[in-house]
Amino acid sequence: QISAQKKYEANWNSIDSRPVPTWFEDAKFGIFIHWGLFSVPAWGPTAKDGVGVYDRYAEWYWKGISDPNRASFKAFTKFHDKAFGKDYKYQDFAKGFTCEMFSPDEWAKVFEESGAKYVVLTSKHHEGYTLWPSAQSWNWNAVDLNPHRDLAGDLMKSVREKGLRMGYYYSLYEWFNPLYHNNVKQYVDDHMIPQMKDLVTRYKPDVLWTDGEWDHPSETWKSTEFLSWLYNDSPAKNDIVVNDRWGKETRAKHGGIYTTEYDLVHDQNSTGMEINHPWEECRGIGSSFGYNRNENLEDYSSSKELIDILVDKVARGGNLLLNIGPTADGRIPVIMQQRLKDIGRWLKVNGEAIYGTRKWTKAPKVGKNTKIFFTAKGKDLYLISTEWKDEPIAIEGISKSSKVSLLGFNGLIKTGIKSGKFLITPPVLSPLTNPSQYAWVYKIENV
Ligand code: FUL
Repeated sequence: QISAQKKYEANWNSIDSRPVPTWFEDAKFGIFIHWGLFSVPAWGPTAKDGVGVYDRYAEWYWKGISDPNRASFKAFTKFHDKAFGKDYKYQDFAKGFTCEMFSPDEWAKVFEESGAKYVVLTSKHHEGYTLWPSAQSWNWNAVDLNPHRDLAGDLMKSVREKGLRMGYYYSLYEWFNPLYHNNVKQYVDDHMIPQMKDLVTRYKPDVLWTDGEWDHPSETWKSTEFLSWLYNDSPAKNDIVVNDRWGKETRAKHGGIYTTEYDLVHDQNSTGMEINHPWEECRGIGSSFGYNRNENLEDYSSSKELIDILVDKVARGGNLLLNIGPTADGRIPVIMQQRLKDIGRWLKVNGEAIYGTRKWTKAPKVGKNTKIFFTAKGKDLYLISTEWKDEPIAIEGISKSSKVSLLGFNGLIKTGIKSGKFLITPPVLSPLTNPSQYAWVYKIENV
């Protein structure tokens, strides 16, 4: 709980002293949604076009067709000219953002069944178009233009009805806003800050996930001033979680949770954060955030791969914010629904080892080829094996005999101590008694 008395000042020392609300670390799994005008062309280069991991983002389409000299962007222009013609402007895509199939209740049901505990929707990506009727968007929004609907507000209602938390992504910078380029101070004062305050006041989000911070230091963005308002005076102050994207110097240093993106860790050479600070990995099910029609099945992670990623992040003390890219007519692609459903089925049996846990501080180091992971909750430990093993599993760091069960399985599990290590003997499973397809969890009680 955040103390009601404490007043936060507009400097990083004070802002960083606010604890991240515990709901976030308990939640572990969230759904990221990238939806906007980029969902209309819905195209980006993929691995087969030979571009790197961070150049496969379909939500970068507008930038891509505007900067044909950048080598990694060439494919965007080539596609655009062929599919829509040289003279077709990005603004014209607004007509195509129809959302006629959008059912926020159906989406919320998909999220609930995935086992996710929170949702983060792009309220405004780098293109500047807002998914809510923002006065600062000068009609460049989903209510004044197609689909003439408050997408951000409508989804928020349905998500909260399901008991999930709702948050928004918000891009500080805007690629093609003239004010941003001519007078960044005025952009921040008259456009960005009032716009963020409107978003927070209107919807009282549980997460404000900023991005696009890298052009300027946090001083230019007035980030600490904004955050002191957010933490002291805003209607979202009790539960709000923010990230570390508040200025070119802030990642993995300042703000709230630290963020990785397709395992990119800023200022660190490892994959996955080993630090003792709440953090979150974001990535798509494919290799783009915005829906990318250019992707094929081989570009998508399997359910098995996604569950392995979730387990790995949680064992390292992180959350997974898994992205989906809905279509311009408002559907969640069926393959994405299928992946989410599989994760949800796994969590139904094994969620006890994920939700509300923390990393086990005494866990043997998690190496690259490890198939065994640990999480901890109170006095109990969870051993998560992402590969079924018939051989006994030996654990260092547990010296007394403890009660062990396999989640979702009723039989007894044989244990013992051998040369100072705790041994678990996997049971013989039949197709009828096997509780999982992807990863198996032993609960080790009262360690
Ligand atoms: C990045 C953005 O540039 C991507 O488009 C995406 O929104 C990702 C989550 O953050 O920095």
